[in-house]
Amino acid sequence: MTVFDWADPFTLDDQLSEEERMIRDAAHGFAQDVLQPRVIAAYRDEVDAPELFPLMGQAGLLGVTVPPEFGGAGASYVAYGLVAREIERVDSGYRSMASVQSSLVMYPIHAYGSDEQKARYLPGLASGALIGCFGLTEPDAGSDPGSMRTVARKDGDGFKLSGTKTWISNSPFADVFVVWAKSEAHGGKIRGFVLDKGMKGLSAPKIEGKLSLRASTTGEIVMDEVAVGAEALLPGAEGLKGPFGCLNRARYGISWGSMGAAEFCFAAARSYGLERKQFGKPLAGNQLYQKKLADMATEITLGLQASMRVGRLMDEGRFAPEMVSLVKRNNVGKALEIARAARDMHGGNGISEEYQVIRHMLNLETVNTYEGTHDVHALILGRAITGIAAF
Ligand code: TGC
Ligand code: FAD
Repeated sequence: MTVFDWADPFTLDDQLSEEERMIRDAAHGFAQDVLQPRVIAAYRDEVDAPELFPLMGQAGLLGVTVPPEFGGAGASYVAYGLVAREIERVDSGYRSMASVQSSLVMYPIHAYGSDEQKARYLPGLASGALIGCFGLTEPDAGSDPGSMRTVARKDGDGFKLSGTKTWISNSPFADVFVVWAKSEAHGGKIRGFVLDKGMKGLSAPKIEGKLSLRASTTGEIVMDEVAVGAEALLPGAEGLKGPFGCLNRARYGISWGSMGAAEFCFAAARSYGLERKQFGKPLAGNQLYQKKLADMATEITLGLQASMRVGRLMDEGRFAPEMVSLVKRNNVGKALEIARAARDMHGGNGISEEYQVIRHMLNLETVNTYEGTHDVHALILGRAITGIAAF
């Protein structure tokens, strides 16, 4: 009979290929050796950390699914999920930095870009020499990106872009800006453009004062008549399905990443409960404490298995976007509940940065909101279940 492993109840490890295990182990090593030692101070001091990109690139953590000819690892979506899980075990903000680069910048350039765009940007993005950001959200268009105001007007052979994007991860130090705009030359349809840092009229002020995701830098993208050539247009995407195609990948990665944060909180609550004694016995010897641990183990195990299934379907080219909504919504919601419970189970120590659970809890508030809020994903599923759009 198999012995139950509380840290891997359904032996997820057995379901991975040799290559996936190697990538997972490399990501785990990098996250624990490079990210973990800096995260407490980075979060406290809201540190900008562009220098992490080349380090992540060297460790092979950027563009995991992108073919090797463009500098990626050419590995599976399951491998990509495992990387997100290991990075977010340390901090959601660091996972955010990596997943924007991989899913929201490298993916659209690879999937929708011209040969020139691929050759020009992908190797630098894979190595971390270039940092990317993705501008979809606007001050008046968050859950409803179809109402965006950013516009691309015809300008000779090229375009002039005007508009403001907000809440954009990595933008203040980004070199490469993938932005989405309504293009007058294409009947007002949404099109993607790749802009470069330093273009006239392009700026990216930092948003200060976040109380969540403080280890990740967030800013605006302000475009004031930014003139670009025709070569800045992503030729292979038209309409909202362009940005949504990227979001499918990033949301899927988040479903794994949030489980990494939850696993950290679960393991921390378990250790704390075994060590800390009240009323003459370990906290973990109380039924209420054990029920919370059992609930955590259950939700993490089911969540990981669900992401694994969606990842395998992605690798086979057989996934539906609603599957991704289901795992993003479920896993982030459960991770947030787990982090809140772990915070409580640590008592007063739970609010200290040293124990780290409150940082995960606060981060997961952002993760529950970005890439489609918890409720927006319920509505995406509701539409698929009933045939009625209730947005
Ligand atoms: P709707 O009518 O549903 O669709 C418009 C067109 O898009 C297609 N489509 C999809 N294609 C691929 N994948 C998907 N998931 C797709 N969803 C929709 C659809 O087939 C249609 O195509 P066509 O050919 O008919 O034109 O559009 P809607 O305007 O009604 O959308 C509603 C809704 C709620 C689904 C959508 O707007 C939504 O998902 N809102 C949430 C917005 C969001 O997720 N924003 C994320 C911004 S990026 C971000 O947060 C990065 S954080 C990164 C980090 O730091 O980690
Ligand atoms: P709103 O859309 O105004 O929603 C507010 C509330 O209303 C939510 O609870 C929502 O669920 C609810 N709601 C909205 N519509 C409905 C409805 N029809 N029915 C019921 N309830 C509804 N965006 C990018 O493009 N690129 C990035 O890199 C990026 N990074 C981010 C980083 C951080 C730290 C944060 C906080 C956000 C980031 N975002 C990014 C933006 C993010 O995707 C949006 O915040 C998110 O999509 C929600 O939009 P909103 O904030 O405008 O909220």
